[in-house]
Amino acid sequence: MGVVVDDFDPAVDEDVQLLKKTVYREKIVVLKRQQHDPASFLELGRRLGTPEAYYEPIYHHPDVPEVFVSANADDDGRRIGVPKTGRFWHSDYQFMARPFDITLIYPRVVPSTNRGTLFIDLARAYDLLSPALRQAVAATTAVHSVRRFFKIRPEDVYRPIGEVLAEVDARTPPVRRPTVFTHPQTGERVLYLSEGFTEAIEDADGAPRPDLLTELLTATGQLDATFTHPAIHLQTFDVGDLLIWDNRSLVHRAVHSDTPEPAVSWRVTVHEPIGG
Ligand code: 7UC
Ligand code: FE
Repeated sequence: MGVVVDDFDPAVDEDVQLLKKTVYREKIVVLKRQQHDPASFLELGRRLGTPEAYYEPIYHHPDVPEVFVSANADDDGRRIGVPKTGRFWHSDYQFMARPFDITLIYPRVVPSTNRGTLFIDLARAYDLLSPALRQAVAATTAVHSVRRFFKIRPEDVYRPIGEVLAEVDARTPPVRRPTVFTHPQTGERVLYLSEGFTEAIEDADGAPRPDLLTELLTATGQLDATFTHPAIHLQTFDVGDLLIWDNRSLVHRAVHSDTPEPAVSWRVTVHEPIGG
């Protein structure tokens, strides 16, 4: 899975059009030797879709709020972004009414070990389901929420945890959508669930099916604590690489170093036009 592009030029329109097609065909594209500041990185995102700033401002880049910053290091004593984001299987904004279509990641500081992001293709996972599981999942609904991974903000210190959770539930109530959907760009059937954000699967009568959720997460490789399941792809990167992926057919999981080495990456997430 994935393709590496050596000579992408963001100033060339044909390159950008080809890039968009390639993202949906190959699912992951790595652009080598990219040079961007936050504004030009956002501009590249704008040419692939409509960027949306993350709903929680603590992640925003101070100059360009649409740029989401994952950083474990302080910048001259100033805290920018949030450490250790996305260290669980998920799809970006899966817990929102409109998940992002495309994610762009531009690593700025890469540690010497544990570099990369893990991916699983959920269209492939659907194809590989046994006929029995495919039938079992057909009329079900998946319930997604950020509840387990909402990050405590600096201003939440000393707040009662119940109050914080009630606020999370009110602002980002659980989202229900069919467990399997047809990808609007590729036409593939996708088993859209993740270990991090999918709280439940419900059958046609609304009854929870925890057994089925566990079975599906196991089948797709998302419960493999060794990360050796054949469906798991490790995408490595260096500074200068810019990663772009199809966020509606892949789940991903950040790899974070347990060493104190600094790690910083910028992210832009975009929507396709509604109905597109
Ligand atoms: O801090 C994080 O891991 C962010 C996560 C809860 N959401 C990323 C997203 O875009 O869905
Ligand atoms: Fe993510």
